[in-house]
Amino acid sequence: MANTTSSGDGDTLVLDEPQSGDASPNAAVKPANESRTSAPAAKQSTIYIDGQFLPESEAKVSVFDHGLLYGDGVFEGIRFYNGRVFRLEEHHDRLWDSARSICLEIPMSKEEMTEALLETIRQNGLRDGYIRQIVTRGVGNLGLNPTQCKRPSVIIIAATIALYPEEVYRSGLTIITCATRRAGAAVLNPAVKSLNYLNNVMARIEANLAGADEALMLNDAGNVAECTADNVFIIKKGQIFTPPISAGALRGITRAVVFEIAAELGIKITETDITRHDVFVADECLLTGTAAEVIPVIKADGRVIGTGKPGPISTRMIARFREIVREGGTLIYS
Ligand code: PXG
Repeated sequence: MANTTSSGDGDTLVLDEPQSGDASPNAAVKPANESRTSAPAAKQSTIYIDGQFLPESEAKVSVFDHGLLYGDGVFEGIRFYNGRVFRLEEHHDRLWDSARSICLEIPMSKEEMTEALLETIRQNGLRDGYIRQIVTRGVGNLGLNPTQCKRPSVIIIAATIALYPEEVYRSGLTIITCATRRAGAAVLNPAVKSLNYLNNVMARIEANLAGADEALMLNDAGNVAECTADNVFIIKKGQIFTPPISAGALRGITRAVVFEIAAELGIKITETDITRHDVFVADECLLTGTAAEVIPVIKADGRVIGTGKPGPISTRMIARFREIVREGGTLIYS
């Protein structure tokens, strides 16, 4: 979903530039690595790695780390707004669940991880941004057996985040259905947020090749699972529908916020199997994710959704989401 590039303020997570649609040509989205090549003297960000805070040029993992060799590890992407980390406990619960599922013991407590994460943000002097938290299996040998890996590595990267241009939240995204299916639970359980994201990356490549902003991923049964890094919602006759976790949707933290907002607004929300047809004939469609937040979709596989403009429920959902992210959260600077 995102590239990182170094800027004068440290690393900036750059959301993919919308490929189509009405995105502003002045989008605040820079090509990846633009300033990494053009501004070598730019201030480096400080990265947490295994108990140390290091400048990014020194923050390195071994080529024998199984996170690199096999995608063996877990991660979370977390946002912070206005000096507060959004839904940190939920992200940590999911990180610990992912780790437990793959028999990876995170070598610190949730309290210690929280302190390391907050300190990483402080060391980078940020109030608004994005955290990438990674736990790798650690250094092993060239065999895939993880018993060789004695110590998992913990990495925390803090970055500023360049949103999709505001215009896109008003004009909406264009998506395609990709041929790459979301791996089923019997292959690679999509509930595990592992470092093995090739399934999603292949889908993302299909979106890029098709000139679309995102790819809709179906499960083995041909029902909608999710997009490459976002959950999917459709709205029909005033009600909201989203695929259940069993369809291959990640138990998204932003997804849960949409459920809360729907309850608050008195809008019925149902987890149910959704087909491409349901998306085509929906009145409105939304994607949710930590990086993209809550963003409308206005076209799927060439079919205009609803009026072709973000509808009233999407607009209310986005507005309320923006209030909620600033309301609570774990204080970074007390
Ligand atoms: N589905 C998948 C497969 C994801 O990886 C979501 C849905 C949305 O979940 P949250 O909890 O963020 O509402 C994700 C999110 C990024 C990025 O752009 C985010 C994710 C994966 C890869 C990149 O930071 N995860």
